[in-house]
Amino acid sequence: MKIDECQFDRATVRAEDEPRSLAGDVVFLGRSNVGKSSLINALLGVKGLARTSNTPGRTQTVNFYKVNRVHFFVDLPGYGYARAPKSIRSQWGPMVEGFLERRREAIALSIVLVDARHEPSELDRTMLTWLVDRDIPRLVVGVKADKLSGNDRSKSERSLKTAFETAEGGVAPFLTSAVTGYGIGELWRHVDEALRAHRDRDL
Ligand SMILES: Nc1nc2c(ncn2[C@@H]2O[C@H](COP(=O)(O)OP(=O)(O)O)[C@@H](O)[C@H]2O)c(=O)[nH]1
Ligand SMILES: [Mg+2]
Repeated sequence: MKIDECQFDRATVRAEDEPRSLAGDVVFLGRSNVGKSSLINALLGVKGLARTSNTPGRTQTVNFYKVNRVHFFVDLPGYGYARAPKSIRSQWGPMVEGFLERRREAIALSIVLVDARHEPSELDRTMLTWLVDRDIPRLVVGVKADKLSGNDRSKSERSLKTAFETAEGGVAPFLTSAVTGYGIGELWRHVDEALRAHRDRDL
């Protein structure tokens, strides 16, 4: 997709404040600080559009970016930040699960980010299970690939493939870097394909 226009649309906490879906949405999931906002910026080619942070556990809103007037790229609150206040941690599950329930039909693709340097966590697997159970199209990417050597990249990709092969039932996981742009072209191909499939389904 050629990006003609993208802008921050809104940040929501309550379901009733969410925008109505126009065409397919692309949603970003992963633990706090994994690199969701950075990946959105890298995909859209706009530095600083989605706010990135060194302080994990800050984004507790659902952030909507409007792309080419019809698509929403949605930055969801991150999980697994142990030091976040308990009130925030207990909100996360219902908030994200509720979002996925409500928007199941609107989601063309959900992208689950896992740090390429680490083994996927229990929460990453739970996330995948939620998506599989709701039959939401999904893709796992190993992010921050720039932090690995070529050899470790291959290893990481293999272990992600093993970890998610049964749960995923679709495209095999691959690596990306928001810093170098590694894998961003491949990710765009999958996003485009998912948006096309979503549109065809609605015809
Ligand atoms: N080296 C490297 N750092 C990254 C990459 N993506 C994100 N980061 C850094 O990781 C931290 C968290 O990123 P952010 O996008 O805010 O994560 P979020 O909490 O998932 O939205 C920031 O310091 C980013 O600069 C990447 O691809 N490579
Ligand atoms: Mg963020």
